[in-house]
Amino acid sequence: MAILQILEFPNANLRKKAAPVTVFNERLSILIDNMLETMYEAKGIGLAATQVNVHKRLLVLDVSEERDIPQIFVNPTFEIIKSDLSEYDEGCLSVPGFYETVSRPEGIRVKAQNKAGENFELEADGILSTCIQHEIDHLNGKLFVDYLSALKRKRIREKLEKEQKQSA
Ligand code: GNR
Ligand code: NI
Repeated sequence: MAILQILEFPNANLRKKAAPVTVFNERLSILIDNMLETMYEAKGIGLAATQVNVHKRLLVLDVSEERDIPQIFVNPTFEIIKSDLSEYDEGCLSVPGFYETVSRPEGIRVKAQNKAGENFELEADGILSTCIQHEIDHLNGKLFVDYLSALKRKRIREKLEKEQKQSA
């Protein structure tokens, strides 16, 4: 397995719209394993392929306490089934060090495929719903900072650009 490099805001590749996965093969399976390893190593609860510069509609997550229940969603879509907004303090591995409150619809029904290409559906609320919506946003080129004010987003961008220059 391998740890993949995670793109950081404001990298332009984070704005790409991911394309559907059409081939379910060993290469996809290896990518999924590497994304899971990368997510666990970074102590994230989710990771979208976009964040590792692979522009395919694929995400992994693990919202379990013990960090032992990986979930994989290929070509995920969702519909809102409870539109009341729920607030979470969101963070993002592509926006390291920043946490801000974001409101999203509370309940969703998700349709996706597994790594063999088989369809499945589930209903989600709470942190699972928030995380899936956050990850699907990534696949559409959207980041949680887009829900914040332009001023907050600019402050975050400038701080991260400075850090990125120093570590380069
Ligand atoms: O690790 C993560 N934590 C988190 C917390 C609240 C809402 C969403 C998330 S997802 C994030 C990992 C990440 O950046 N996924 O894209
Ligand atoms: Ni994220």
